[in-house]
Amino acid sequence: MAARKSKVALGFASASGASDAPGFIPASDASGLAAVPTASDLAAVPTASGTPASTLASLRQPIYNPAFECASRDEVRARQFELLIEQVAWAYERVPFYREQFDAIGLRPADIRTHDDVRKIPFTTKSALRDTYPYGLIAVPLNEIIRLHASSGTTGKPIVVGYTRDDIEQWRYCIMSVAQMAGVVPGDRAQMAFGYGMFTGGFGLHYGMEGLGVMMIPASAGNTERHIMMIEDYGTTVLIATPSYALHICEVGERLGYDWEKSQLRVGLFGGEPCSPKLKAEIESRMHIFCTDNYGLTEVMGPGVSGECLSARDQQHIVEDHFYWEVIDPETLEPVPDGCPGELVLTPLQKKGIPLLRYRTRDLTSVTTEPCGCGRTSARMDKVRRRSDDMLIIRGTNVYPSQIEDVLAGIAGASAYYRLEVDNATGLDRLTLNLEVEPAVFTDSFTEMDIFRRSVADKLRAVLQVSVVVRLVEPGSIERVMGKTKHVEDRRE
Ligand code: DLL
Repeated sequence: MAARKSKVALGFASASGASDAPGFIPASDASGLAAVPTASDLAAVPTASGTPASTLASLRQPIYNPAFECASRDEVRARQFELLIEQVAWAYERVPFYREQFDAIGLRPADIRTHDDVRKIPFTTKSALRDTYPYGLIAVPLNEIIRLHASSGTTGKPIVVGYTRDDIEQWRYCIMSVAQMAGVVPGDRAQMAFGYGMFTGGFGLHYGMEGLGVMMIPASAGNTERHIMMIEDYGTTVLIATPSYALHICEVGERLGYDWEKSQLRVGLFGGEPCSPKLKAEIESRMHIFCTDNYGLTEVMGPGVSGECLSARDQQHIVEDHFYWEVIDPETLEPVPDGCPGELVLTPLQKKGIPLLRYRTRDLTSVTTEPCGCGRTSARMDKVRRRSDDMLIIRGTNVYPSQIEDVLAGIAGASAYYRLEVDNATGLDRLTLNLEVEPAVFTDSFTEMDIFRRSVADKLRAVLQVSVVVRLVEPGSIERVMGKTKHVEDRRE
């Protein structure tokens, strides 16, 4: 039975009347869905994994911009197309990189007349941003850029993006939309555990949440014990973090004897890295919160591209008035049918500072346009668990870290913490898994540990078709990070 928290109701009445944010659907709305929940309804949502979808779906969520988020698919596609046409012209007229690309293939913005024509536009890849570092793709005079963010590339120069005043406003809108998908409502108290810096997570989410009328607690990354104190003292209801850092906060709290069930935390607004079902289940059952995922990337904006609603768990609604999405086969570059897996390609529709066209995210997902129980009609993408560029080729076999996570999820006693090492010191590729075991199964008995180790290795081999050297490590020994967890170290020469 899922655990229920009994939490103090937040200081606002019902979502239907308490906010002047556009788009709260009145409870009397006759669309056949249940009434908009009050704060105490939301507080009573069972939070542990395994919550029946019907329970969640019965709660009507406030929707930030129902005129668009609940429009018919035809209306959505038509509006997207209008915006796309403007964006193509903007990029062509303002950015030499795009003008040259179009001219080289004899393409004019006016040639894009239908959704199918969009495929004529060349893709943009990360190298376009790298090659024009730092300002080469900026489409406005530099004095109209009021903010810079950057993503820390593992090698070389970072990717730098600039935002106009209007881009920042649009970003706020996107965050407000995804926050409401996650059941965040005005009057919530949200604690930021992303750093405030060049990374888009901190500032991006901060301003959007403030725009929604949420009390922002800008704790920033790090100082985990202080986070726990603030959650308790300030009555934090929403935690914003990477899921791996959230689990770390949870563990530190447990070590300090903190009773998470008594906290007022209700929602985890997590993102920035893949969240495996196991990680999500751990956090939900141990922190007694409702984990939601939101997705985004620096190049196209930052967080705010898509967010998880309370109905379609493990899928995220794309903010479609801001992002034109396509899913392509990363090998053939042809579109895949609706609902089939492929690489997500995004075109920001309103961002004027850097108007990227058909940006190849490298993130693998699938997108469906089936109606959702939350009332939104916007397309939903599956959780991103893999990137086309994080595939490891081990002795000719393709291996994704997410496959390993899925195997570990089915092994009682295997924790969510692991690290993969790849080397070829002996001439052949060798994949080593350092796996932290749960305290409950960690013992001094060599024999017992070895039996467990071998069973993990056998299960991995059966699924991956490559042998994996498994090393069991003590609970707590794999480094905890405050930002994104790096699971793989590839030391091959
Ligand atoms: O991580 C933006 C962000 C910040 C999103 C905070 C959500 C919350 P980058 O640092 O540029 O931007 O990294 C983008 O991270 O292409 C994905 O591979 C991965 N990623 C981001 N969010 C998710 C997610 C931010 N929810 C890259 N699930 C993306 C899986 C994610 N992967």
